[in-house]
Amino acid sequence: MKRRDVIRAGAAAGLAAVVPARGAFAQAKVVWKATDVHPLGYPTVEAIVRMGKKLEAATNGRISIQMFPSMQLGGEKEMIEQAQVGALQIARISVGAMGPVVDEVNVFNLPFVFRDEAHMRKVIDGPIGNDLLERMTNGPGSRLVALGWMDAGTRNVYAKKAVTAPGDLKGMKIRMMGNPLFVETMNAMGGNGVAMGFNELYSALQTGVVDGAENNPPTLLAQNHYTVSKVYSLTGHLIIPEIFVFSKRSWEGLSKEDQALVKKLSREAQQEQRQLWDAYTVEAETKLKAGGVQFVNADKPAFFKATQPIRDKYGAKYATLIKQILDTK
Ligand code: GTR
Repeated sequence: MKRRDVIRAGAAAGLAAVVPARGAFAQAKVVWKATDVHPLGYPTVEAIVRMGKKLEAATNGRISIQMFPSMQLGGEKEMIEQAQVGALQIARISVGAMGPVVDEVNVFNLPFVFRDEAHMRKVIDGPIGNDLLERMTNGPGSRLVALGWMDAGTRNVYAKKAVTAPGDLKGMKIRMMGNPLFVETMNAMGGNGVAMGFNELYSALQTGVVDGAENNPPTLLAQNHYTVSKVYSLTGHLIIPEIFVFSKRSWEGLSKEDQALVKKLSREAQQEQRQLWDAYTVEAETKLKAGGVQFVNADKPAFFKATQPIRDKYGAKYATLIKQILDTK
């Protein structure tokens, strides 16, 4: 068998975690596949790339991480599925995409559940954050090991025109992440929510299949959506953290020492990403403005009020958890 065929056969057998590398001690080396929807240099991607370098140094080159950025392995739904079967090892995804997998994390996907980004950070850094990582790891059907959180700022609506109050969204098709909760949130905000994979969004904006979308400033810049949608209205309806996960199937094949090393480096990656995030957010806002994007204030209390039915509907079964979040000062 040629090397390529060996890899293919391994992947087919669900053994893709261990990709033989070239060299005298080839059989001992492994290359883990990591993936992200964002390009190289984006804070989430950079944090995992740095983690890979540390891992390689700590294991004398025995383990390394190969990053597949920019949706090379598909959208987030596909990433989760590939991680679940062990076809890739590390996926960095939004909690938005995890909602359909582990229902409880949908609490973080509720509109206006966090007062601001500082509040969200307190929550993920504390016992609630730890508990949810644990549930994402041990919850039925998860088949993932949740390694840590990452920041993703605040999501605001962008389109060709300003959206300052719910009435402005009337008749507008706004792309939302693939989770019914988000579509209903947009409908409650006054627009028509359209569930769509992130990988389809740029062309959908370009061709007018949707009139707009919603996301944080770094995404608006890094995905070039700002070249089509020039008005960024500060609706602030969602503050959703991201997570990075490891394939449980691959994880179970690791030694206890390697697992401990990955956990340690994950904690460092989480901290590092936050610094990268803050710096990149400032840079993104400056570049967006320089690129002709207009930042517009919106009537947040009106959007808060309009989305109350969503918090009522989806939050009812997690009332205790929501209270703990609100009580986090
Ligand atoms: C971004 C996030 C991505 C993806 C995207 C989306 O903020 O970093 O992981 O979830 O939003 O809207 O699909």
